[in-house]
Amino acid sequence: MVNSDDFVRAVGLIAKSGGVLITTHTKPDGDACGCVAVLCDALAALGKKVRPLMLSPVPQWYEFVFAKKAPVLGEDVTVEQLKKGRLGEFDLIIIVDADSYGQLGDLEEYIKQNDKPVLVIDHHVTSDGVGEVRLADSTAAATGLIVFELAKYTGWGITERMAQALFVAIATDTGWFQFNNTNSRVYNTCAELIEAGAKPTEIYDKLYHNFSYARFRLMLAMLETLELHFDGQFASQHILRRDFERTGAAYEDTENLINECHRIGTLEAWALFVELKDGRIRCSLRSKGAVDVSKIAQKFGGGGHKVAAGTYLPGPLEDAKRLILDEMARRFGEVAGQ
Ligand SMILES: [Mn+2]
Repeated sequence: MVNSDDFVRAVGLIAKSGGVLITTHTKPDGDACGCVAVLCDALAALGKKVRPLMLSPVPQWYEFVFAKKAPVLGEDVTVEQLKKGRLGEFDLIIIVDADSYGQLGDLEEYIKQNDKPVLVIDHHVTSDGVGEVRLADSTAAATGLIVFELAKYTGWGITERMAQALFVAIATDTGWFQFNNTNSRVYNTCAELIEAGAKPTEIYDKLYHNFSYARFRLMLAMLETLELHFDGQFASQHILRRDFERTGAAYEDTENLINECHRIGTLEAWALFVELKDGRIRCSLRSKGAVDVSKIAQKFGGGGHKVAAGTYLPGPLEDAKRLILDEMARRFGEVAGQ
């Protein structure tokens, strides 16, 4: 749990701010989008001038959590324009669901170059100490839980829109209540959110029954590449640049596709390698818990949680796969030796 001194300091920062920039990590997920949307609504209701800023495009299936489309850095506004006040003047920056510069893309430079206070609200284990005030709780299944506790602590009213967005944050970071981070805190909070107007069935349809045909074809292409290793305990799969071209799918369409193979009962860990436009390979890793994949990601400069982590590797694909496979062999060896 977040200690109450940190809540006091966070509320103090918010109270004396007039203009607030609210942002999150690149490749925003449901937790990131939900928390940005909720903080925008809550702080706007307090009379603050609030501006969300996304660091890469929002997947189409999360757009509904925002009251209106949030500007994207590099598409709608550049760092230079941001410095010149294109989005307004800010005296506070809030970063949700991220606490390391490596996750902030081009905003890293902006944050390092100005002296505005930064409030970080996050549940990741890895931290670069980006913010002077941190609401950090690595036991929280989602940053949405911490934002909800902040809302309760400060007495912000939870509107129906905010309840929907927080439900999205928590439901997506728990894999719709399937991951082993799903505990009573998750269910109790979601019960309160339903009381406040969240509609789980409607949200489920918007999130999971909403594939474009291009995205579905991308998933089929990925499934064709599935390979099993270590007696079926580890699965590797990939998506190449030509798969995006062939299917017409976008990079953000890869979200969650990694978990399709989890239906195979023997799996303990699984990986998805995605070839980026610049030739690097984005490697996402998942585990049932016996193998700590954050340690593997950290070894290559990435980060995350024990059961969900990621990193970037140099291409080509075969080299990236070899690095992860070797490391995975070592980890499986350790697990077997325990
Ligand atoms: Mn999260």
